[in-house]
Amino acid sequence: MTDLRGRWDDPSFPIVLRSTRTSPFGRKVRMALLALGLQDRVRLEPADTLEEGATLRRQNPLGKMPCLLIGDETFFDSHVILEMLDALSGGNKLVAATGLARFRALTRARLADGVADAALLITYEGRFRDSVSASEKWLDHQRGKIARALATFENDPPDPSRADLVAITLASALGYLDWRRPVDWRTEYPGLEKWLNAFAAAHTFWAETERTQE
Ligand SMILES: N[C@@H](CCC(=O)N[C@@H](CS)C(=O)NCC(=O)O)C(=O)O
Repeated sequence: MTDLRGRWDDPSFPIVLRSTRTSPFGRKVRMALLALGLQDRVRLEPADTLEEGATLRRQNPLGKMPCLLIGDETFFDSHVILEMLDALSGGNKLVAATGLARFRALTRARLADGVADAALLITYEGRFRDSVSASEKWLDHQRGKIARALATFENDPPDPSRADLVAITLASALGYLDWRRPVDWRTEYPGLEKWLNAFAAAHTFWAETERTQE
């Protein structure tokens, strides 16, 4: 931890977040930075996931964003970055440091991330295939994941007043659904719509990280 803190505090190590302002996973990191007051140290640099030979693919061989660069070292994915930001803030801010509460929260955050993952796969199906060859079966398979996960959160939402890992991850996934609209979540899950309104009202970083095209 000491050398991480040391590098974070040392201006000779530039800190760069590779992400567009449209990525739901990048938005998790941008929200967490603001929630923890760490944003001033980090410069946002967009990344192009489709570009052959892009620096992103050297930084993360998977070619995915977000990545956090500290000097010449790269950290990914968004889970790892949020854990790192929590640790830098002394721990126990975004997620309980130990015990059952920690593993429950990590599991619920992965469930919320699964919503964004499935929505992204639906987007990519449209991007990488023409409309004739898109698989309805595959799209339904992904929509089923989104529906089951959202039903779980509708029944048991996180506290919207808390800027914790689960709430940030869920809000980010819902924001992405609003943009890409793979499902009509606002009609199906009115409790979650209220939840997102309450989250947005409680945290200025929600509006501050609103999606913008580069
Ligand atoms: N599990 C990763 C998911 C990251 C992810 O899928 N990012 C998308 C952009 S929102 C991406 O880079 N996609 C490019 C690709 O899959 O090739 C995380 O939590 O950071």
